[in-house]
Amino acid sequence: MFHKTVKLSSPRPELTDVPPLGLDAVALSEDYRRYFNHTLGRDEFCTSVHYMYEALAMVVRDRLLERWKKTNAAYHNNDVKRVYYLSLEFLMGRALSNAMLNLGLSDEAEKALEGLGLVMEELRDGEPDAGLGNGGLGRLAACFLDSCATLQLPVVGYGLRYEYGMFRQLVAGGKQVEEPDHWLVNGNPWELERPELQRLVQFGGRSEHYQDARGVDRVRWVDSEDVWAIPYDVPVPGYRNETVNTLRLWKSSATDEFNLREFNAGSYTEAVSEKNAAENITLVLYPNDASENGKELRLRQQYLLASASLQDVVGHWVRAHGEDFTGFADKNGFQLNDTHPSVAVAELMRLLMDEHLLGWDAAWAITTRTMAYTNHTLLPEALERWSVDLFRHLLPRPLEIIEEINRRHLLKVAARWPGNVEMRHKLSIIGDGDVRMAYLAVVGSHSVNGVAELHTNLLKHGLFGDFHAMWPERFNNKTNGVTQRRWLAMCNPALSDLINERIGSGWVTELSELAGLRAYRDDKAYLARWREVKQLNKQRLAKLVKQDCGIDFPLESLFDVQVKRIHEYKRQLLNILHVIHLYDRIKRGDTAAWTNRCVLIGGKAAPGYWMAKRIIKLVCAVAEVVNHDLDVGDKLKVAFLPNYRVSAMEIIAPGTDLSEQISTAGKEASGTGNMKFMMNGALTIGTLDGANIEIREEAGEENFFLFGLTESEVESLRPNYDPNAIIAADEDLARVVGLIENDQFCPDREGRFQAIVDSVRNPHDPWMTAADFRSYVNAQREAANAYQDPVAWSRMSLINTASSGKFSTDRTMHEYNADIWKLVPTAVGKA
Ligand code: 26W
Repeated sequence: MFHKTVKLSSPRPELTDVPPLGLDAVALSEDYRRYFNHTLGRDEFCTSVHYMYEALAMVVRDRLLERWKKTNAAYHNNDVKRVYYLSLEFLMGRALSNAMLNLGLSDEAEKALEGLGLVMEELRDGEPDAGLGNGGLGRLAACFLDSCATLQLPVVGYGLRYEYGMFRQLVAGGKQVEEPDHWLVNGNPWELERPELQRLVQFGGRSEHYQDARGVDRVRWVDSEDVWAIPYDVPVPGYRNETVNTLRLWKSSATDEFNLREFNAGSYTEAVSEKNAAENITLVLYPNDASENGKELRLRQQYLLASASLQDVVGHWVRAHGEDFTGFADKNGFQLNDTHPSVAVAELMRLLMDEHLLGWDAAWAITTRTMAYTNHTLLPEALERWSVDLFRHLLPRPLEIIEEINRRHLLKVAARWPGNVEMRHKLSIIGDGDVRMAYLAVVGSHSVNGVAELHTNLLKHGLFGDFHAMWPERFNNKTNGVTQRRWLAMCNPALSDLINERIGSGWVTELSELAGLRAYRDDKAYLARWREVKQLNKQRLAKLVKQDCGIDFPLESLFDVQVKRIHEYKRQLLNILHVIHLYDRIKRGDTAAWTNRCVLIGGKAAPGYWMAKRIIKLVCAVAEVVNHDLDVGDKLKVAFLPNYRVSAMEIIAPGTDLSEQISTAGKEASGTGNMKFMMNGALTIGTLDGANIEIREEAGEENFFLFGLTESEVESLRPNYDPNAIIAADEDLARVVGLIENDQFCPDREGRFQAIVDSVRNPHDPWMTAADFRSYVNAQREAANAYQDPVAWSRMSLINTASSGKFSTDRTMHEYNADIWKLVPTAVGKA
């Protein structure tokens, strides 16, 4: 990749001085036809939704580009401080509707399409999800970007441009099958390749100590195999404010030098396959949620992201300020999305010392002043550790720096706890042959935050307790949120209109204004319309379920939904135990005052997570039996929705009555699906875990179905936990367990679900499913009874929406900015 430049005076406004593009239907329609006919070269016989979507995407993209340039100019001219959000995942979903909403041209575009005989709904479905993330952490990053653009904060996302995003999940024969998600095959109108900004990233080789011409001791990284990182920029529009921020995604690419040795030896094919190795780095997203697998390629991904992004930022600085780094920390900040990019701590040290000749203390001051770390999980199996051997082999120079960071860190530990050798072992960044990435992130940052109140407290007094003792001022909470633009305004237009009618649309940028809805909680006519909207959205959801599962969901039933990654701690199993209990009641004829219910479960299992896959099988097996039993009828329906993803949630959340947030207390850091459901008027049945606690606080306990042990009850019960005694003492639970054990749901496959039963019966069951069964069933009964009173239910539904103001990422970003980033919101002037 080679980019020649021409000798011309610069800047040259005559090249870029063009009149602004129209946002009206006429202008949109004209541009649409030009793209469809001239750029894409299609004719009147073309029926492919893809090209129709693409033409519209290009029309919208042009409008974004104008504002994008102006935003960059405004940031540049004001010499603003910027924050870089480093994340291995950005789960963006679809861009088209979001861009149209934020630009304020949805209605005009719809009009334009109508005039061309096209239907917006159909075009929308032509866009593949950008599934560059696993779940909560990746989607949170996407919501953060939306809010930062809307708040006009100069925040840049840095991530990887995976060729293959999160796998597509099929369900075949009642089990999960993974298919590759080649989301870029038809091109991507939302990215702008910037090959002129490529960066070189080193791997392997060794670190060499030498004296420079002035006799100063220095270090260089030599004999490395280098890889290009090429940036692709994705526009991130703010809500009707002319701001368009940037998400910069790196793609790896081979260098010519990469192949030189093999070419010289005459081995052409070996050379080409080496080239593949370089390009493989950003080929595929690791589909593991909450368990790390220590693969070398994953460490390569992490380092490529950290190194390319930091070089980009440091390079930008040097172009403007030369080698004077005094002001660097005042103008730049880095937020580490979990430990995945935390090798950035060592990489910034390396760039400052080896490439820009700063001394250790100056480099360390800059590093710790600019780095901030967000933790997203307490699960020990998710804590990243990289073997020192692998590190040395792949990243010899960064490892050397980490060793020195650790040496100096342990001196401080020794000073804080004199004579305490054990403490030094415990708090060492390197231990048991591993680099502990979370400790590197804590030591190298000035801010460490959790993502909900409970989670942050558990960090301070559990996982990072000793670090908290050393540096209490470093720790802070930032409760998660979601963007109401996508998760209410865009995905639920009917409810949005109903809300706007009474309180206006200010909530779109100030979610706390939803509180104004409370005034209508006893307005019977308004509540009736609230119910009508819910019915409409349930119809859309039922259509999706019919399409993807082939199951009919009667609209009068209670829609009870749990969608999220499949994990034991999230306890989809508890949900299905309750379903089996309901089935058992129906079979026993215990159906007085029954509430019909449709249970929907969806989510992906990590491909190597056997138990999660077994749980999917159980859900499918139970669904098969329940849905075909003539005694059941409409009383109970069960479906497993395949391929849960962002665009599916946009239909699911509006159509849900009851949101399942049933993790073992202390295990779900925050949750964000819980917030999307609440915003859309679902009631929550949940434990006191993560952000559920704050959701209940906001909604009021009478508008939340609470059950289960608290975090401290879980921990005190643990040593004496006796699930078999609990099962024996609870007839309902005993019957449920018995049905599974007796192969009721797998008559053709004896013992298929024995491992699941064993896990529930195990006194060491970390998730303590049996302990919460009784209170869960009781809370479910309460919910079912409450649903029988439509007025009371819709009143609670309205109160939930009205109370969701806290859970906007606008609020979350405001807090990050006030406490950690200190950026100045910068408006982009209208042309
Ligand atoms: C290294 C493998 C790996 C991959 C992903 C380990 C850990 C993760 C993430 C921590 C998983 C994740 O997405 N965590 C979720 O983050 C959300 C946003 O803060 C929270 O709302 C969820 O509770 C948390 O599980």
